[in-house]
Amino acid sequence: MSKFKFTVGPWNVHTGADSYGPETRKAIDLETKFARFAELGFSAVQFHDDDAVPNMNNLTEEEIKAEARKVKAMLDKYGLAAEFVAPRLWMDPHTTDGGFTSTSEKDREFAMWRAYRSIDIARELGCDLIVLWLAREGTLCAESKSPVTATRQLVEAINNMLRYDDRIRVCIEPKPNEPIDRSFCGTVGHVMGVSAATIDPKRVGANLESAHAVLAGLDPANEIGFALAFDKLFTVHLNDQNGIRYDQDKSFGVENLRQAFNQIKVLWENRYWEKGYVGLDVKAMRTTSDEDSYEHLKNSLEIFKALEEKVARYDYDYANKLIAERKFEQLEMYTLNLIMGLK
Ligand code: XUL
Ligand code: MN
Repeated sequence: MSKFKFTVGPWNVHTGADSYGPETRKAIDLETKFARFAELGFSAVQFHDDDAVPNMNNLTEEEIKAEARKVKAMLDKYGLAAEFVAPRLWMDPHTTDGGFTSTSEKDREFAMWRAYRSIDIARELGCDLIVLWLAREGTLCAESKSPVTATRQLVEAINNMLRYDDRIRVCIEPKPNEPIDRSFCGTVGHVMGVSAATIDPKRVGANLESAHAVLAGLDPANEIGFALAFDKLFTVHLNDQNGIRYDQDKSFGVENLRQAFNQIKVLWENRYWEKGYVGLDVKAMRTTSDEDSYEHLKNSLEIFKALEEKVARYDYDYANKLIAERKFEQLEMYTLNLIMGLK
């Protein structure tokens, strides 16, 4: 039995289309996904604003809330909660050059409109968390924006969200690049700086994604630990990534088991299960068939739980003795033996 509760987004079961080729699997409707998520043992669902309310640009504020209430009823039917809502600012023609940091005032206003509507949707879904993946908040042409102005614009956008609703919490999911060339807020360290500059730092934290940390050349477990040290880890997106290349969203643990083990170890040591959900932001391979559309989710859960069982058995007395004697060769071998199933 895992101590943690798991969550997933509808985008994690997808058609396999990428920048270089079309769909390889049939689209699956939201309710079918909810039913399978519940069956697989997930407790909650993560949403983009338009996952919950498609076509929202063309609806009134009241119509958006009414659509969100229908999704809430569907979640209730399967015993699922909603974890967060994230404004999807990167797909829209209004936000080609970013939202909160766009050089166009009209686009910045549109981004705030989507952020406020995301808060409305979150309220209807019964959750208090907004995630900002700042996909295009950066530059394609380095000279096109001032990093000073843009960083202040980002802080002000978050302040506006905090003022709009005094219970909502906002968390930034940092990523150093892709689809943008240079991001303004690329790591958990940046997120802590932005959080501290807002009007209510307690309500502004981080969503650490393993793959994004690897893309920044950083260790995901250390990034998780850094946010935990400030009580600012609001959620996580666990997955895996083969080095510094395009964002892969591989199943958790499939590239680097030791790194995966250490992410669970730091979450475990800090009783993260009392603070937040374990989100799995994983994607199926393009070659995966329709009938295997959920296999990567099953695999990620299975790997997480198997490694959690090893973390639970970690012999801290023995490890601490080795640490005191500075016998790190032995400590490393003990850990690896445990991961390899030899202990
Ligand atoms: C992008 C990414 C997104 C966010 C949600 O790299 O991870 O899926 O997690 O918008
Ligand atoms: Mn993510």
